[in-house]
Amino acid sequence: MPRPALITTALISSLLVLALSKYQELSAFAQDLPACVKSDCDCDDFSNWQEAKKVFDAFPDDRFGLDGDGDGIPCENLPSAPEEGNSSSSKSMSLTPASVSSP
Ligand SMILES: [Ca+2]
Repeated sequence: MPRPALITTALISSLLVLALSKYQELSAFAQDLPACVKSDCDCDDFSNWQEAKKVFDAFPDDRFGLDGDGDGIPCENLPSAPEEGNSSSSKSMSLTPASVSSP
């Protein structure tokens, strides 16, 4: 039967490994992304749209709420944001009130 001290040591070392891998994951993010990802990013934190897109792609859950209208394009008001294409305008055209069924 193992001594409690051994169990504690094993537990601590496995926790350390977990913490270390999490830290490496985070520092990998930090290398390439703006500093605001460590706290909270707003569209105002980015100097251009590419930067916003990079953060948006890195966090698919959109934890910073960069894409408020949910069309998959973050921070449309930033410089060099993509123009709304033909596809998005035709999509909104097809969304007629008749297609929404209510009980
Ligand atoms: Ca959007």
